[in-house]
Amino acid sequence: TSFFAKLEARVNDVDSLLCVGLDPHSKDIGSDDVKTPEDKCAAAFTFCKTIIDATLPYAACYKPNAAFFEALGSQGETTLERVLKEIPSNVPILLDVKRGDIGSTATAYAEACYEHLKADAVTLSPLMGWDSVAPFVTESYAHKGAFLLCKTSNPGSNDILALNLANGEKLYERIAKLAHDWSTSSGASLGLVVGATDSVALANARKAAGEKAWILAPGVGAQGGDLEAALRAGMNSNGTAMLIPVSRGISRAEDRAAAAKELMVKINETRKKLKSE
Ligand code: OMP
Repeated sequence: TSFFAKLEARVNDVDSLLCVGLDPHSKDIGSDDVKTPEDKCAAAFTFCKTIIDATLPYAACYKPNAAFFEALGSQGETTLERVLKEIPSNVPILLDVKRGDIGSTATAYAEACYEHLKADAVTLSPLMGWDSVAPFVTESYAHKGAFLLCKTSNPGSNDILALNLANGEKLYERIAKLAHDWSTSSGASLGLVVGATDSVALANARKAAGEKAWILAPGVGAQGGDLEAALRAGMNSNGTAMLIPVSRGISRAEDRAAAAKELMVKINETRKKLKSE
């Protein structure tokens, strides 16, 4: 099965568009108090495991960000591998690595993500073009998926991604169209990352990428994105094809299960409301 078939099956199973982030920030794992790398890794594992246990009924998928594991040093990779083994096989794993490099190097990155870490999909920067993306989503990895950074959630996303091209379209719109064209020509499973902090960009990216494209929209919670406005702008006409990733908004809640459930319910209520409008 392709990545999007696996994702859609899980989305339907749990009736959820919530993607739970696994981001063990140093602050979360008490690294001021814990001394040894072993202690830090043990704390990061426990942090992630307790999030998975609390949120499994509400999670369409999980998104660990590799940065927080790399920050743990040589045992960080092993810790991430152990965390990913805690996720049941029917729940997709979207590994947030934001890679982008020449084809031969991209092939090695793809091996790292899929052979060792067993990710189902990754995040990529598409700015180096199709040959930097293809190794993650074609040939032996044709069943895997990738979300291309299109209009990111951070303030600096306006510095480059929102620039106007000579033909008047925005760079992020061009990326959204390319994702559509590359998927069509290669059969690859490509989605887009468009921040929930910019609903105008979400609407434009949806228009450019078409109805089928899945959009990952980070920025709800700690970054202040408006969940309802983002869903209105970014979902397709069937009220789906959008994943809402939340990391700190769940991991730092007093009751993580309740926070995840509340997000899932709010997303579904908005989907219903939009359908009936
Ligand atoms: P919270 O703000 O804590 O929910 O975390 C957001 C997560 O989404 C982090 O892991 C970010 O690296 C990631 N992210 C963004 O915040 N903005 C983007 O534009 C893209 C991503 C991403 O690719 O997931």
